[in-house]
Amino acid sequence: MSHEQNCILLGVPLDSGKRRRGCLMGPDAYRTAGLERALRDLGHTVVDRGNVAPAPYHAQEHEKLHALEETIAWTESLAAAADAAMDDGLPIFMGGDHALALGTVLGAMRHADKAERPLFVLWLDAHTDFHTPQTSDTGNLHGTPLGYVTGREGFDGFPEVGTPLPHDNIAMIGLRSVDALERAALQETTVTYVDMREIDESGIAKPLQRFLDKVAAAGGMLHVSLDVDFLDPSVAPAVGTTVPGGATVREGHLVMEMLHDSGLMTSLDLVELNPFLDERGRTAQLMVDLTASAFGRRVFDRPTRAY
Ligand code: 4U7
Ligand code: MN
Ligand code: MN
Ligand code: MN
Repeated sequence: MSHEQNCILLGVPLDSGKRRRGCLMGPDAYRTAGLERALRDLGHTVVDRGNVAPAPYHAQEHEKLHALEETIAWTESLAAAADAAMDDGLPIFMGGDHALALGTVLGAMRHADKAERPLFVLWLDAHTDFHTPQTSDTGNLHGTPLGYVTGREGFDGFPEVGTPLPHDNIAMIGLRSVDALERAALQETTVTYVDMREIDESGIAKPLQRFLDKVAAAGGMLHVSLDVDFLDPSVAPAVGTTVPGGATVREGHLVMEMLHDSGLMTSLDLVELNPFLDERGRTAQLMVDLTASAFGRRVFDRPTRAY
């Protein structure tokens, strides 16, 4: 087994990033699908630290924004949990919707800052999640984490970001649903964004490898955020925001296998799984299998030598 990891499972039953309920059941679906066992079978040490809870909060009604105070409360507790868990190993956040990344990326930023290493973020998603609370049409905060951590304006009441995550340190792969205001803002930045057309034409490996080489050259830490809707809904139906034309099962595995080979990943979000929408657990199982690939599961130990 190449590089054994100290995996720390943290359940995040956060369901406040959007109106449709169900992601709160995500952590238990991952447990039921055998995430801990799959990682242990690959030779890693695994501890399930149970579920994280939000800091205390007082819910208020807002015209547009959904569950603002609750999401801020989760951001505070998750940033602390992520920072602390990274002292002990590689945290895997079993979500929960993508609003959890407001906290997990912030925590990874704090940790990397103290370690004096740059943090990089790989965002595997149909969406760019680059909104601010003001640019969002839906008012759903699961569409905002990358806006927040890059220091966009308008996150009043959220923890201070401090030094924003540099645009150069972000790659988004799998894109096929980008709102006009996100696109306009993003095109002003140096964020690497790879849409499905580029993946169709050139494959998913090249842009990913380019990004991983950049992370390695910088001696960086790498936070990976895997949104279920990165995958095509025909293979991963258990998500509220289905967008047709997503990554195939093999494209998903290839990304995860390359992440394993790189040895660069230092934290991982598994987000947006809504078990209420699943079909006999197949999406939860696929997410577990993809995670296993990221931790070294492979068909053969070495490549074929000759044909
Ligand atoms: B996810 C959306 F309008 N952009 O802001 C929005 F299309 O975490 C979707 O990637 C956000 O699933 C999707 O509500 C958030 C919408
Ligand atoms: Mn830390
Ligand atoms: Mn997302
Ligand atoms: Mn998404």
